[in-house]
Amino acid sequence: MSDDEVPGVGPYGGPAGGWGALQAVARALKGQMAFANDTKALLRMNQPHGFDCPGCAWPDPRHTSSFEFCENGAKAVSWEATSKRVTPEFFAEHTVSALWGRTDFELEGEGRLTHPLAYDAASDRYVEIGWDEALARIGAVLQALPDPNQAEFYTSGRASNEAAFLYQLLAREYGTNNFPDCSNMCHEATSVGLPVSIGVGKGTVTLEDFDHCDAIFCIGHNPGTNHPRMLSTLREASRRGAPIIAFNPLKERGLERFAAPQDPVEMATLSSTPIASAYYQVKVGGDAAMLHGLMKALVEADARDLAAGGSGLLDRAFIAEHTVGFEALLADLEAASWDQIEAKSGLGRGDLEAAAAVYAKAERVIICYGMGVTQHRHGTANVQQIANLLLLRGQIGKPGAGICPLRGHSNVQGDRTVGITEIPAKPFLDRLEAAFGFTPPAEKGHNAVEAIEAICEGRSKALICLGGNLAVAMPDPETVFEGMRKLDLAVHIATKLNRSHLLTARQSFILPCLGRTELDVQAGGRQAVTVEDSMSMVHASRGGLKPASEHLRSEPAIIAGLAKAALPHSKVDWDGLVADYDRIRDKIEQVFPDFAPFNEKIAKPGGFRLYDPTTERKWRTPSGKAQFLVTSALDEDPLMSRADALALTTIRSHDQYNTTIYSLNDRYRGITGRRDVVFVNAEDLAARGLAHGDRITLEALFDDGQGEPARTMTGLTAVAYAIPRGSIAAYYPEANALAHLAAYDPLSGTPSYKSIPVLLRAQA
Ligand SMILES: Nc1nc2c(c(=O)[nH]1)N[C@H]1C(S)=C(S)[C@@H](COP(=O)(O)OP(=O)(O)OC[C@H]3O[C@@H](n4cnc5c(=O)[nH]c(N)nc54)[C@H](O)[C@@H]3O)O[C@H]1N2
Ligand SMILES: Nc1nc2c(c(=O)[nH]1)N[C@H]1C(S)=C(S)[C@@H](COP(=O)(O)OP(=O)(O)OC[C@H]3O[C@@H](n4cnc5c(=O)[nH]c(N)nc54)[C@H](O)[C@@H]3O)O[C@H]1N2
Ligand SMILES: [Mo]
Repeated sequence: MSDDEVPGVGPYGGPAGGWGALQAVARALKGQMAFANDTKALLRMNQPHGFDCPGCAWPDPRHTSSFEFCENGAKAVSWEATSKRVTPEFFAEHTVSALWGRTDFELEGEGRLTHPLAYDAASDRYVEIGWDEALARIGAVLQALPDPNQAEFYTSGRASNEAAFLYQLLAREYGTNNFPDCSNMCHEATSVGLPVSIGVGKGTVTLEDFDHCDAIFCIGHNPGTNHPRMLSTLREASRRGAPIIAFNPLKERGLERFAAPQDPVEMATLSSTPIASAYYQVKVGGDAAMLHGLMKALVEADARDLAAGGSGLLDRAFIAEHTVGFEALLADLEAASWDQIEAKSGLGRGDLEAAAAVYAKAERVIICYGMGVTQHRHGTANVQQIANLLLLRGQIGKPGAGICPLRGHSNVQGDRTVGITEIPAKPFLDRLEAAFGFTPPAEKGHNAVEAIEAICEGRSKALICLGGNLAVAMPDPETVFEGMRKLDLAVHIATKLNRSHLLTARQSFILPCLGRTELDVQAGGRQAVTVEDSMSMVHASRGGLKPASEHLRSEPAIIAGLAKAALPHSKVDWDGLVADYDRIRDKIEQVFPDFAPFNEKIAKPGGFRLYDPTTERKWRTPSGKAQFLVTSALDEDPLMSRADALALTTIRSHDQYNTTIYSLNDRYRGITGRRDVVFVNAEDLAARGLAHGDRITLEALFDDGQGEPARTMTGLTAVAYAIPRGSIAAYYPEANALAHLAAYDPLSGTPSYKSIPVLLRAQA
């Protein structure tokens, strides 16, 4: 079939950005907002005294200057500032069972939650409940649990530093370190992998470094959709001639070319700026092999250079002074054969040598990466291989160079910084005790996978969610759904209705909260919160819109309410803290001295950067040096080597924010009005007697030795696409039906969402 004959599938010829982006914004605003609201809201986004964009975590220098256009930022704002409401009347009209039949897109599309709600099993409906009664009932269940470790405290990364700090305080005073977190599904491989490599679990670059770098490598991230403001940065780098090298199984338009909506010439002439100077379509799950190839090529070229009397391509002085493990890395690279590297990465030796030559030639290099690197069984090892590559030429701890993980939610990094972690460090616990006068628990708590396992096995009885849509975000929804329905207590602090809320427990509550765009007034007056972006910049965010309903409370106020209800003898002055968030920040700085003087520093437009020891080439690792770390794990999953298996990766469309679906379109990939597609190499289809547009079924492979029933997804349409043979892609979250809860990176607990072994066949 040609594209014309497959409904909703066609080529997209334009650049990223451009007029298409402006039209998309106009549509998003029209669908969601009253006009007066939208312009006001958009103009306050990322302004010195405005709110932080609730979209991505890419920094914005323009917190100090003018508005920067971003299509997906506009969608995120309009989705939150929508004029649609989901009221108690709505819930009176629809049973939970009836709502369950709706799509996730339809559920959130109903608009903002307006009242606290409690589930009434007799009528199978959510009904309005007063705040005091809701909090008292939740507190009673929590007080009655025989062991605090039977409660799980989930955080989604939109929560502010202030909300997250109070939340960990509540859970720890209650007595548990069970902090499943969206970061566990996202950049945990970074948080776990980088401290061992370089002594910090975050990125080491600032936005300014992009102005000084000589080359940028982009591995497994899709900036045109997920970090759109990054396109301006990449565009500037491209314009001044810095090579940009992309490694991605899919040709993502935002990495190919971009028309900046702020550039009158590009807009008027329909021209655009090329982004990637070279684009390598690595196989899904082939990054460890690809990185081995780059390093092997570099080391070989170094040897040739030395033999020819040159001074070599590696930074030997840096390696000698600052690192350990170099010899072991060389041995590891020696052991990996080119045949192996080519077969696993899907890239030719010549291509890898060419990319390595660009890397070697550049004085200062930044490597960026996203979920394409982390969401694998060897996600942590992948991240550490990126660090190895940088360390070989001393590319960490100098201006214009470093590692740049593209973080997920707008404050996921900040939430971790202020204590959302299941593995708390001793010095942190000591300072928490000194600041509040109770002894926090020290034993390891649950991450996301462990929390779900505990819930499914009935070991955990209560789940509190600070935002998010945990059940839909996790692998294997059927298992997760069944587990969550067995809970004694489910509490969701949320802005919009989603499927997780419909998994009702013995007692279920929805507590509606203010969004980041909205005015937050407490006893002490108007409040600001703070967030930390991907580059460790912390700054204030002040909402200005009228709240969606007078019954909403701020996240800090709700958490304080829960704490007072669950902990009648609390040592914390919850009301005092919530009356004036400056007081929360004073406590944050007491527990995390890097913030001091917190309130003073955020008064400055643009905020401040948290200390990063790598900028001074200080390495907080076990050896006190940066560590080269080897991995033998070139193979993502042994099942992948079955001749008929394909590696399925799950990706975000251009019109979604995680489990929130804004529309069924994915403009840059040429998909309109549908999400039930699978991107497949035409030869892989032909090899199965299939063609573009055919209806197909995917069957997941998983070997747990128990011969379980296969997980399948059917009713899908094959789209012939430029993707390497052996790799296929489908949309998240739908494709989670194929992911297995036990398939994750053992080091970080990150599910291998981006390499699920599957079989593909015609639909019966
Ligand atoms: N508009 C919008 N913005 C967002 C989000 C959103 O959903 N919508 N989500 C936020 C969150 S929480 C996160 S974590 C980030 C996610 O941001 P990204 O990391 O960009 O997200 P993904 O779409 O999951 O996939 C990234 C890219 O990895 C590629 N890829 C897939 N498998 C592989 C592989 O095996 N190797 C390599 N090298 N590449 C691979 C895919 O083709 C895709 O281009 O964005 C944040 N920002
Ligand atoms: N197959 C597959 N699965 C994945 C991924 C993948 O790439 N592939 N990516 C993973 C990643 S990176 C992540 S981060 C997770 C995302 O997992 P989550 O963070 O749990 O999911 P979201 O979809 O971001 O949560 C959306 C909900 O958050 C609530 N919300 C929105 N704004 C606010 C707010 O300001 N306050 C509060 N309290 N609630 C709010 C709304 O009710 C909305 O319905 O999914 C993971 N799952
Ligand atoms: Mo994420």
